[in-house]
Parts: sequence; C-alpha cells; structure tokens
Amino acid sequence: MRLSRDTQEQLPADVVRPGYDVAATRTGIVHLGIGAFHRAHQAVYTDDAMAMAGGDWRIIGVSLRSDTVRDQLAPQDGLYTVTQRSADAPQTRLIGAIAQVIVAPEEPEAVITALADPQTRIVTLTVTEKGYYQTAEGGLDIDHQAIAGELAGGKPVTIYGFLARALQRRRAADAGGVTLLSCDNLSENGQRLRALLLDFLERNDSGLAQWTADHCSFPSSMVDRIVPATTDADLESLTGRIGMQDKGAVFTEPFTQWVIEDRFAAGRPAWEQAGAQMVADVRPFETAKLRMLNGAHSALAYIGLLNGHDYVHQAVNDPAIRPLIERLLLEEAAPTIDAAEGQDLEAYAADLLARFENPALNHRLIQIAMDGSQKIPQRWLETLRHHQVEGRRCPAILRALAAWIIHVRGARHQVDDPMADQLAALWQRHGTDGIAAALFGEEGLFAQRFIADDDTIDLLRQHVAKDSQGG
Ligand code: CS2
Repeated sequence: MRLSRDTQEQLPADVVRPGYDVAATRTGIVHLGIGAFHRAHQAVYTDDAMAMAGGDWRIIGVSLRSDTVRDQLAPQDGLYTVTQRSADAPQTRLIGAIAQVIVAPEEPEAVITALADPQTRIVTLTVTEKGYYQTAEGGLDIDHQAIAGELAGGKPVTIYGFLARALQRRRAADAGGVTLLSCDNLSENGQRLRALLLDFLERNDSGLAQWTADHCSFPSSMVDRIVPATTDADLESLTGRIGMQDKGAVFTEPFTQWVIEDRFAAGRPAWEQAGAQMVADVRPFETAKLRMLNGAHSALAYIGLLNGHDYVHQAVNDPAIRPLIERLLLEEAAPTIDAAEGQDLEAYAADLLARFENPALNHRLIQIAMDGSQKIPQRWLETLRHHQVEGRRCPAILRALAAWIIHVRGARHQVDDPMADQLAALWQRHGTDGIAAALFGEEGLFAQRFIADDDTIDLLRQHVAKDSQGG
C-alpha cells in the first residue's frame, strides 16, 4: 500500500496529521528546486502556518532538472512524511503543503503559468549555490551556456529564464509583483538574487528590470536544518513503522531554524507562528550559520573523508579532528561575526557540535563534500580574509582547505563539482608543489575571493604534501 489521499487515514495514530483542510486550501507559493531540504524545512513551516492561521499558501514545487520528486509525490497526491531522528524514538508527521510538482524540462510552460498566476504571491528557491550561475567575482556568469542560451532567446532552463518570462507576463496582465525568497546558503542571498536577476533582465528588457525592482521584493533569509539524502534503508524502516510505502519521505534532525527579513511584496503565511524569526536584518544570523555551521560541516567533510570516515558523527568524534573543528568554530569563525542582540555564539557552537554528534542522522560526508568550489568562498574564504587583514592565520581552516585541495584531485573520491574538470586540469599542470598557489596565489583561480600570502601558500603546500601521502 502506498501513501495517498485515500490511504492516509490508515497511518498509525502517532503520525501527526496536517492541522488544516488540505483539500480545501489553494496554492500561493511556487518553490523552485524541490528537494529533500525544502520538504523538511520551508514546507513544514508553511504546513504549520496554515494550521495556525489559515491562508491559501500551499506550494507548487518545481524541479528544474530531474523527475524524481514528481514521481515520488504525484502518486501520493503530494503527501509525504517527515521523520525526526535523534537519540529518542523517531517522530513522524504527515505534510500536506505540497499541492503539485512540475518537472521543468518536461513542462516549461506549466512552470511559467504557475509563476505568473496572480494567485502566486511568493516564489521561494532552493536551487543550491550553483543554481545562481555566479562568476568568481559574484556577477552573473553570462558566458555559461545555459545563461547565454536564454539571453539569446532560447528556451528557459535556469531560474532566470523562467522568472523573466513569468515576470513579463505578470507585468503585461497587471498581476502584481511577487516576493522572491532565496533559501540557499549564500551570503545576503536575497540581495544577491536581486542583483543577478536584475542584471539578467536588464540585458533584454530594461523596462522589465525596472518593473521588477519596483514591484517585487527580495528578502534575505537564513535557513537551517540538516537533511541527509534519503536512503533505501530509511524508506524500508519507515514502511515497517507506518505500515505503508512513502516514496517521498524525508528524514531530518529535530532542530530547525528560519530567520527571514520581513519585506514581502504581496503577503505571506504566518510563518512566525510556526517558529520562524522575522527580523529587519538577517546578516548576523546568516554569517554565523555560513561560517560556523556550514564552515565546520565542510571541514568535517574533507578532513573526515581524508581520515577514512563516512559520516559526520564519526568525524566529529575523532580525537584527531574534533579540536580543529572547535578551533574553527570558536577561534576562527566566531570572532569575525558581529553578533545581533541576544545572539550567543559560544552557545551556538556548543549546539552545533551536539547536532553534528547526532548518531541517528547518518549524514554522509560525501554529500557535504559536493560543490565545494561554490561553497568555500562564503564558508571559509571570507573568514580567512577577515583575519588576514588583521595579520592572523587560521590553522584549522587552512587544514580544511588543504584537505579540500586533496579532495578535488579526485584520486580517492569522485569529485562532484561544477568546476571538477578545471580543478583536475590545474592539478595535472601544477602537481602537489604548485597546486596551492594555482588556487590561492595572486594569479590563482580564487584570487577574486582570497589571496593567500607566501607563508600561507607554503603552509598549504606542506599540508597537501603530507596529507596526500598514501592517497
Ligand atoms: C551542508 C548543508 O551539504 C552541505 O553543504 O553543509 O546542506 C547543511 O546541512 C545545511 O545548510 C544545514 O542547514
């Protein structure tokens, strides 16, 4: 038996059900990039907000690439469960917030129609760092073939192509602006999305860029919940517990946080009633999250893999790694953050370590290791730069950076990164001795984000030489 509208009544009584009339509630949000993270985070807040305060805010999910999530959820009428895992017994709830999933490459027109629908008042995004198509300098990568194709009038494939067509229609039909809410791990994600999108629009239709600037809003937001990729074993054990199959199930930790700038163009769900923090300025929270949580995560990933671990909880409990992570959190990342009132970075670091230790989560290091070239600028390089200006080094981050350099050589693990080929070519050309300078020297690949001084390059070179032995 498979979970669906017709079978949901047969779920065990301890599976918490949506607290609103799902079938009678209309959509108000289109989400671009519907993966496990969205289903375990924003969809849950939206489900709670509709239960607490009502509103037609169900979600049309869009998958920009694969049909996997649609095939998981369509036979289930959009229903799926979220299971929290910790040392305590797992807790499962049913989510009704997702109304439909559209696979963009199959039905591009349906995506544009949904985005342009006057009923759509918010567009949320989790398209990962690489989905923004930024250059090393942070501008729009107009040379990327996906972007170049759209700018030349080709069919939409990226967020920009779809949004441009939809905004054009909204303007023509006087359908009003929308809020474009980035939920990706980028610094100042809202402002960044705004700058990149306006740049894209400006190139073909400056009137549309102006209309968008006038009618849409781009709040920044900090999202946080650790969501490991679902495995077959997870699904099997869930079936055993709930007595039916849920192919769209997601598994996550109890912790969840969402901090959002309260600037909405056309209303919003009562997310604050579901526990979201509505603030005027998200920066202190976002910087702490990126440099501390994500910074430590990436360090655990590359150093952990190098030391033969598979999971986050193993790496963080390794006595050879743990002190580096503590140092990164408390002595390297935390001092670079201008804390907001009431924000306690020491307590935050302690909570992070406890979350990483969660033995029930089974969060794979290789999942975090993905797309490092897109992640390390905001996770590590900004911290390095901050300290460099004051003449200080960051030994823990430099160890992590060396582990990343070794990782992208691809000798031990497959490198899943949009720059994998470029990084492999640099390794080929420069070898163990020259790779650190080729990446972080004055003429290095990352020079726009961070240039290491000679001593730092030397230290990186020594770590790379020493740590790659046996690899
Ligand atoms: C992780 C994040 O995979 C990664 O890069 O660092 O997905 C992390 O789990 C989330 O940002 C937690 O909110």
